[in-house]
Amino acid sequence: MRLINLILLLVTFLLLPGTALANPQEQFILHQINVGNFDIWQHTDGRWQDTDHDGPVDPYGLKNKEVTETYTYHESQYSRQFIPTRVEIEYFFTLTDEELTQAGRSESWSYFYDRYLRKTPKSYSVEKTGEDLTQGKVTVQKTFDMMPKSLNLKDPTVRAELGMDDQNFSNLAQGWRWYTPVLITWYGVPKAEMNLMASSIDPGIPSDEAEPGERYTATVKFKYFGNVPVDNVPIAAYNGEYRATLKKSGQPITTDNFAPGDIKTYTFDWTAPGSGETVLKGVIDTPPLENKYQETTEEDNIVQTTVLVRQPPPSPGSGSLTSQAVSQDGTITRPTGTAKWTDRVTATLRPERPTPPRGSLDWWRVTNASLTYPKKNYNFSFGTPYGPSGTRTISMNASGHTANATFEEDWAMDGARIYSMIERRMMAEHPKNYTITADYAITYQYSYYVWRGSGEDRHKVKRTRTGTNTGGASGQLLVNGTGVDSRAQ
Ligand SMILES: [Ca+2]
Ligand SMILES: [Ca+2]
Repeated sequence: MRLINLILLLVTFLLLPGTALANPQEQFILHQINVGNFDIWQHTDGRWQDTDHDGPVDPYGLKNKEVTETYTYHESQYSRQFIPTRVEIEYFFTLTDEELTQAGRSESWSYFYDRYLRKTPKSYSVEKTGEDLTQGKVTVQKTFDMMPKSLNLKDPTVRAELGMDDQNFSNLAQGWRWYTPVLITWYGVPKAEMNLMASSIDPGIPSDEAEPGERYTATVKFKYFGNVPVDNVPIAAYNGEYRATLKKSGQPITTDNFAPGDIKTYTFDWTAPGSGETVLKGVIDTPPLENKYQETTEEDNIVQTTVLVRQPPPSPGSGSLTSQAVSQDGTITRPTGTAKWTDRVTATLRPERPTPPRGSLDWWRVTNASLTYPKKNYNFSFGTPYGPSGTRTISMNASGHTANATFEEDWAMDGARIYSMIERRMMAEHPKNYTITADYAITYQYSYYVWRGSGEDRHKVKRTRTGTNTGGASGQLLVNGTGVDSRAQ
């Protein structure tokens, strides 16, 4: 045993300088101790048991017994702090009491040594046969001869010490145990503590709401916590679906360098949509940008704010615009003037009957009409249902005195009460009215009489003329919830 210790010591000394040079930041992480044991049993009829269930029986005196085991690096407090770079295996080892405690054992070193290391089988050796450092796994093969007779499992004293029941072994002729302890030592490098953060965004509007179509200058701040400078960090700002031009001191910029502790300020110009709301975002080093640096967290790399656009007063309409919704699958008809998210909504326009400049109206019909309704916010999702941003316009089918169009209510689920994990607030709390508008053109024909001739010849002549009118109508659509529980975002 002394010779083996000496050889091990030499091998360790020979290895150390090389491995230390290979990775200068590498350091000891932790010791793990596996106190394995191997028991053998012989029945009174002379048969030996196959203790480890590998096929052949395990008799006393068998040489070169091989046992394979896998150990895992699982200590979570260490795995957060270190990345394993190396794992070493020892099978005769010496630890101080303190090191033994840190390895999770409660006994003293002398007790541990007497109890386990002095009870190893003959020719005991352990060899590392495989490792997967990214998974924190190491596989070893233990080799030993099943002798000498040191720990007798038939001895009542030994059995009492091991907590074995006498009754269980009465039909067994002999039983022996050896301990096969392994010290697993993990080395690694500390994980780099660094974090980039989008810390604040100010839309730059003078009041609570933005004016429709108005241009503003927003301010966004990015911070860096870390030990070493980072270069060419991707940064950007977005107005809804549009990437804005980020500027530093008036110059466009898409990446920047940060020193530890830096807080940097940027600006970008953005234009408010015609109605609804928009989401302004500042993004640093995370999708949709390139994720160049792995950080302690990526969850703080986007900062965003919702800007409401002042609602223009509804234009006084001539005629009516009503809406009727049915559920997506067509089975439920909603009360007139209401809709739920994913419903199909049919809007019907009924322009006012035109008043001809003179005479009487012969006929009139709608020739052209278009419908305008809220446009889904680019950032809308089931989990974070931002309000609409701007509007969409579609043409209507004109027929006689009416026109209609069908569209999907895809922009709101007000009343569904969604707690957004992104905004960390309740959204879509209450049902809400949205204005939909229609513009139309109508053609009409009218007739009137004029007097012609003079005296006896004076007579009425009918004149027929056509005219066109344009106008608009608006109506309210109350959104009160969602027609489905969830859907692909
Ligand atoms: Ca990152
Ligand atoms: Ca981060």
